[in-house]
Amino acid sequence: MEEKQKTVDQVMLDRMKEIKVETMYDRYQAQLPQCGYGSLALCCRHCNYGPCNIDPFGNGPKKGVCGADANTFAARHYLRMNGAGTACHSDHARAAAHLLVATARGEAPGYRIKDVDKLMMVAECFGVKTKDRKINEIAEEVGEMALMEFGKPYGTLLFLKRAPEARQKIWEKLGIAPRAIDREVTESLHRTGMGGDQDYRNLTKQSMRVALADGWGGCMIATELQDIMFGTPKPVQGRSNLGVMKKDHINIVVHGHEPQLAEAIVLASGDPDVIKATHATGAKGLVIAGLCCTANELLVRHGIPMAGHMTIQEGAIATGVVELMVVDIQCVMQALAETAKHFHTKIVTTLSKAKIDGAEHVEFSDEHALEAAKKIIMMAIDNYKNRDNNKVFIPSSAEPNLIAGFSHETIKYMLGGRFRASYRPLNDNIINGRIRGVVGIAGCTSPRAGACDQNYVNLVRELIANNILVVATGCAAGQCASGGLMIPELKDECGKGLREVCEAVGIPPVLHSGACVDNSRILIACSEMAKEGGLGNDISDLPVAGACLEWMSEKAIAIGQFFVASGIYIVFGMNSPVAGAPDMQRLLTKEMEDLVGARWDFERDLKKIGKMMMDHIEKKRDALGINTAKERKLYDMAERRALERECKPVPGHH
Ligand code: NFS
Ligand code: SF4
Repeated sequence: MEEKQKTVDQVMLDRMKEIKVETMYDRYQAQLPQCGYGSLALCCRHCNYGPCNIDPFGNGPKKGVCGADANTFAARHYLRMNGAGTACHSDHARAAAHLLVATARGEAPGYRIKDVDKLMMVAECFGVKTKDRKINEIAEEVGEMALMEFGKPYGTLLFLKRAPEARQKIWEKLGIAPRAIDREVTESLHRTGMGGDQDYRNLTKQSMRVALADGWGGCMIATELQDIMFGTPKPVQGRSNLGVMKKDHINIVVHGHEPQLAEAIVLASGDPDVIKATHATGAKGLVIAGLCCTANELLVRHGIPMAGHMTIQEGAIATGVVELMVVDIQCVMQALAETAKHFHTKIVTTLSKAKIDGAEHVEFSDEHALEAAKKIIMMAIDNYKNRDNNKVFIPSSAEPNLIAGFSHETIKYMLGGRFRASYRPLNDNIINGRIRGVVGIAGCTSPRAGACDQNYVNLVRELIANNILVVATGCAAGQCASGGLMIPELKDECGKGLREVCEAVGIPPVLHSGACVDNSRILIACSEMAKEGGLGNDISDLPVAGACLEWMSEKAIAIGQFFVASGIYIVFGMNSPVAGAPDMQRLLTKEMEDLVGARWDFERDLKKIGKMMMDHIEKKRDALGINTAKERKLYDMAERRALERECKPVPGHH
């Protein structure tokens, strides 16, 4: 019975304990108790007068050597997190822009322009002329314009104008409309140095600006340019969890974030030499499986199987069947090199900006991507003979037939039909109350949240039962995919209204929209809902909310902050990143609403978060006047009788 109720990940962790392979859960335990100053953001080491600490109980120092107080400590720390998160997504976006230019110039063999419609949309947005021009010329200029977004000396980001006008005005008024992406990141580092900006409110305005440079800059550039090159996601079948690996196949896991690596590996896996070499080993074939956001990118675009999300990356190796794990950057734990030593698995890094001691390195470039990809696959094939069959342990079969691939364009088509693609039907169903609202779940999984608790899965079940449509990205989406949620049959767990809509439109109630950068899709979906009409005129009017239950990465903070600064109420599970500074905490969780029409909440009890978001959604519905009195009122007996009289069929009319 035990085995059956355990999740696949839990079965694997138990196995790893048994065979004495260390995991992040062990290392997390070894770290406990974690530093109280650090946990509360009351530690500063921005200069060598420090490290300085502030005593949260007021018994010790209240200021650092320079006089900085708790709010400054926390606000600077918070701004550095936002800056770093923005840097991650945006440096990834820059790589996509370089690749687009190289592809357009014919200098990146293997890559091509796949979605011309999207290219035209972005060209229009960037003011690039399209009439009487070759696709490649347009693509080259779009790529170059995208590169300029990182360092242009004047003006604000071009994609900002995709937001509702009311939202743009708020950003302008507050002075938080982001300029060039690199400029916002650099300024964030500058202002948080010793003796720089020391007003927590002013620092936090920059947190909003740099985070907006992430959402409407880095993330959006990454999403749109990747769609141009690799295709805009459409509904696609896939499978997910460690069971996607096959015993009698050669297994390659692609881990990290930038899809250009994964796309090249997938392409090269079809090379005749590769196929020949695979068969020569006696293996039945080659499995390519994704991990973390690379997995999300591959799943939503091609239906390529997903091995899992963040917290099971070591577990993937412990299946004993992974010949090779190839990684690029972000969320790739150094521990993998150590885990691999217990098995025959090779770890291969590919970017000069991200190497791991103990891993092999095959440098990856736009110009020689296919060659590098082929070389890496051949390394895997060659390593198959070293597999030790005694160590093979694949905990289950994969979750079958999940449906992923819901870009905002797809959602629009599905709702409105190919020729009338529109958010009107969604807005109407929200207004008539069949759907109460929409929640986005995004971000990481964490050992802090308990070993393998299905927190996102549980949250989604609660939300859909209450007629809330869910959109998922990142590892939150990964957990839902592996947890068996992204299947059409899930509509049976929905409330009546949501179920009707899902059946009519043919969508599951949880829409997998991609990787973390693809949160930009949610920004656009919300903008279009606001512009469609009937639900106010700004994103902050919409009955929507977002949550990350198990945040880990600085990227998650930047995502949360760009959603809040765009007008969406966001709840993060576990601890606040500024908990030790009460004024700073109040700024994020209360006062921010006066500034941008939305705020943060932080909640340790993950079970409360669904209700918090639903209350918020009902509050927004009330404000919109779409919760009619009739629906909400409890009738007394007299009214009930009066109502019955009114509703009696008129004689003669049947
Ligand atoms: Ni997002 Fe993707 Fe996952 Fe968190 Fe890491 S993989 S970019 S940061 S852990 S969701
Ligand atoms: Fe201490 Fe101020 Fe230096 Fe931070 S910046 S380490 S608070 S002296």
